[in-house]
Amino acid sequence: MASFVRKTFIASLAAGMVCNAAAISRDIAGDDSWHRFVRSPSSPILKPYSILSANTTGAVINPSGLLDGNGNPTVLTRNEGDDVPSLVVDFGQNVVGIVSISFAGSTNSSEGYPGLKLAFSETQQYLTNTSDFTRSDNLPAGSKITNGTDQIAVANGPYTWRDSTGCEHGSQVCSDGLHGFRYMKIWLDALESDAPYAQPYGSVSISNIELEWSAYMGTPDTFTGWFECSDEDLTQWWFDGVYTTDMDTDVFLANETDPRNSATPTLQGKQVLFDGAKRDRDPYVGDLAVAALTSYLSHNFPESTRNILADLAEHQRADGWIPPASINNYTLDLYDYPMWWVVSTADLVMYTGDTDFAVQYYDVMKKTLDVYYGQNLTSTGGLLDKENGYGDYAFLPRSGPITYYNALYVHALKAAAHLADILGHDADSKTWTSRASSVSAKLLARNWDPAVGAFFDGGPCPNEAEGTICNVHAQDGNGLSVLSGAVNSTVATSLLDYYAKNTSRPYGNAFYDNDALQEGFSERVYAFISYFELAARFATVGAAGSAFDEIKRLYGWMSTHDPEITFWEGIGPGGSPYEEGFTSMAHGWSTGIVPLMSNYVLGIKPTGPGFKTWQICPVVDGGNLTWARGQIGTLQGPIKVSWQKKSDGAFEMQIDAPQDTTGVICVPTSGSKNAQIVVDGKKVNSNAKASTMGPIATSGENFKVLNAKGGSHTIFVGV
Ligand SMILES: *[C@@H]1O[C@H](CO)[C@@H](O)[C@H](O)[C@H]1NC(C)=O
Ligand SMILES: *[C@@H]1O[C@H](CO)[C@@H](O)[C@H](O)[C@H]1NC(C)=O
Ligand SMILES: *[C@@H]1O[C@H](CO)[C@@H](O)[C@H](O)[C@H]1NC(C)=O
Ligand SMILES: *[C@@H]1O[C@H](CO)[C@@H](O)[C@H](O)[C@H]1NC(C)=O
Ligand SMILES: *[C@@H]1O[C@H](CO)[C@@H](O)[C@H](O)[C@H]1NC(C)=O
Ligand SMILES: *[C@@H]1O[C@H](CO)[C@@H](O)[C@H](O)[C@H]1NC(C)=O
Ligand SMILES: *[C@@H]1O[C@H](CO)[C@@H](O)[C@H](O)[C@H]1NC(C)=O
Ligand SMILES: *[C@@H]1O[C@H](CO)[C@@H](O)[C@H](O)[C@H]1NC(C)=O
Ligand SMILES: *[C@@H]1O[C@H](CO)[C@@H](O)[C@H](O)[C@H]1NC(C)=O
Ligand SMILES: CC(=O)N[C@H]1CO[C@H](CO)[C@@H](O)[C@@H]1O
Repeated sequence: MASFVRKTFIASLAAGMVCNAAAISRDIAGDDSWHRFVRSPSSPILKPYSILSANTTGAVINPSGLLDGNGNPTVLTRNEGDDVPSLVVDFGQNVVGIVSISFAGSTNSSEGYPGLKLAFSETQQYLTNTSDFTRSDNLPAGSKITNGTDQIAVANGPYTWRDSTGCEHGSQVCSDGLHGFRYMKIWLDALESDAPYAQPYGSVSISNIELEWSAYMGTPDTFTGWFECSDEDLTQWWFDGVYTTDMDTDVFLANETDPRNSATPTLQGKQVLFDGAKRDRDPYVGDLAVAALTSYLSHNFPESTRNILADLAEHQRADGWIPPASINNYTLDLYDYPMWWVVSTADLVMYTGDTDFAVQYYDVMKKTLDVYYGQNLTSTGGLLDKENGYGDYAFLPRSGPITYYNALYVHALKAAAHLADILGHDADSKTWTSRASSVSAKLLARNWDPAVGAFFDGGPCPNEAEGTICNVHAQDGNGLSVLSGAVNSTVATSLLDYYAKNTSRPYGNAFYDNDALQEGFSERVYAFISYFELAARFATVGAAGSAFDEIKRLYGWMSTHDPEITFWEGIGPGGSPYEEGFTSMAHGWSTGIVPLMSNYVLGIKPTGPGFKTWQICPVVDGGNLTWARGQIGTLQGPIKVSWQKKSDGAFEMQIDAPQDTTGVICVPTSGSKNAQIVVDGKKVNSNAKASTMGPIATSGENFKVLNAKGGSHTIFVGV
């Protein structure tokens, strides 16, 4: 981390030097213009936003009564032979929590109370007579309590019903409980099996509908970091990413999480970061590689991540493997997720300064890297080699010395080596660093495809012999090979060019370039794995333009398609939700826009635990941005950056970092050798050669790199 700084050092800045105040036209202190982009509800009790549709054949009176909750009730009436009265409530955006319905009363028309049925959906496309997802439908056959709808037997007196998990009578009149949804369909009907308690006829008066927000309330006062730039779409998507992750940040409760044997006493009642709001609602460690960054960069709320990392570490298997999540009682066989545990643990330390955590679980990390993966390395001459049987983030049908697993191993080894340095484990740091370069070299030697200039996926095609290499190239391994520094910038440029040309879709870059592994793969996009490719683009000289272009397609698509605002688990052919109604449309792993803007466009990254040391290396070229500003919250206080391009081509940047910290500032020179640089009113040696930072150094711009201390600094680059 420090090596490139020493080589390119050209000037030091002293803390507290007098600023050239006249040069600062955009004051970043105390600015709240970003508040208007925040998506969080302002109160934990939400009301419907609109009535999307109502059956007005006479059976539904005053549907808009539901919107204010104070006026006349909404009345649904159905007599024998009548059509089913129904209406659809729209909460205006994806939400998560427990619905309550207040009834003014009901009238029986036969023996028993009139029944209501409810179906929930995140999208209109999958809004039908059954919910797009219910926990109950995913329980083992014998323990199901509903078949995709929530039932109510509406009693005669005024009262409020709450959508708790369970049944009103034994195994009859059951409701599923918590839902993640935008739309709710309500209709007067009853299951035959709910007789006599609920009947399909009668009249029901609804006086109010509310949602008790269940997740993190990300109101403006909770933000320790924020981002704003001259492109309002990018700004809005940053806040949309935060909202998506907020929806997934919640307390782990057995009756609200993935029903597939995920309920665990060691997480019960604790804050966690779920993978999705609707489903699976289980905290997966791979997802944290992106979602936790969003959480640190917005609200600096590490508790939800730390609880998961600790719990999974406590469940490490004897051979060093770490479970990906509590699902199946901690036995779901994923091959890559223990490496994401290592990466996410390093991120926790770097972003939040929690070195105690790293001390406590250092042996867990070492055992995973050295025993679980270490044993795997020996078989095929020094590369990780997965057999079928283990899955990964997308359960891909691939085996052999796959590029992704090896590039990720390099990434994890380097993150671990940095932690080992910090904690004084010098021998481990050396071992892991040298293993990372050996794996990198072997990966290039075995899996590089010179015909296209990118890495092969690395395994055989389906039904082909072990040891053969299928003619298919994947986003995961290619992106991570760059981000991990496994390849140099020439190789990086080549593979990123191939990938941009070959996989571009209107809704992002596909995660495979063809369908040789499985039908449809070349049309599927994961914002999750795209994040690492996008970060690789920002980190490679000349590739930032292709990052902005990809971001516009990927986030532009999701933000303009139902349910809008929240980011999806996966995108399939034609830009559809990739697993139809089952797809989670609010998945924290798809919020890479947040770290991309904060870490690359503002350019702020930790280089030591808790930002005690930092770098500020903004990517200012390649897109259409004329200014960007924002901050990241740290233990020592906020680090603020504001930069802007002047109409005459000059560039200005103001930086504010806590006094007791140090870092490096990359001054963007756009490749110009004669750029006039003025720092805190003093001219910087303009004859010094502009340094070009390699891919590992987090930014692909042309920079002069300055050592700096905390305090306020202004930087001016003239033409
Ligand atoms: C009302 O419900 C009936 C029966 O389900 C259906 O045929 C009719 O199209 C609905 N009308 C509206 C306006 O939704
Ligand atoms: C409606 O049916 C319920 C359930 O059978 C019963 O308890 C209630 O007394 C009935 N109400 C009237 C007004 O008959
Ligand atoms: C949905 O329910 C309504 C009313 O019961 C019925 O008319 C319609 O056929 C149902 N649609 C589907 C797709 O089951
Ligand atoms: C769900 O539907 C199936 C098939 O119609 C039925 O056998 C089962 O009893 C239903 N289960 C519940 C909990 O309603
Ligand atoms: C789940 O159980 C908790 C108590 O452990 C309760 O507070 C919560 O309301 C329940 N959630 C649902 C959806 O029933
Ligand atoms: C989960 O696994 C542990 C350890 O193998 C075992 O003790 C426990 O009974 C299991 N729990 C369930 C719910 O299967
Ligand atoms: C590597 O580990 C995976 C998962 O444990 C296993 O399936 C595979 O057989 C191992 N490969 C070798 C070559 O040991
Ligand atoms: C980059 O790496 C490739 C592959 O190992 C090598 O052929 C090339 O010489 C390297 N280029 C530079 C500039 O180091
Ligand atoms: C930048 O602006 C140009 C001209 O308006 C436009 O064609 C291009 O798509 C924009 N690029 C991005 C990444 O927004
Ligand atoms: C869209 C496109 O260019 N697809 C090609 C990408 O590269 C692979 C491998 O060379 C081809 O199979 C695809 O046709």
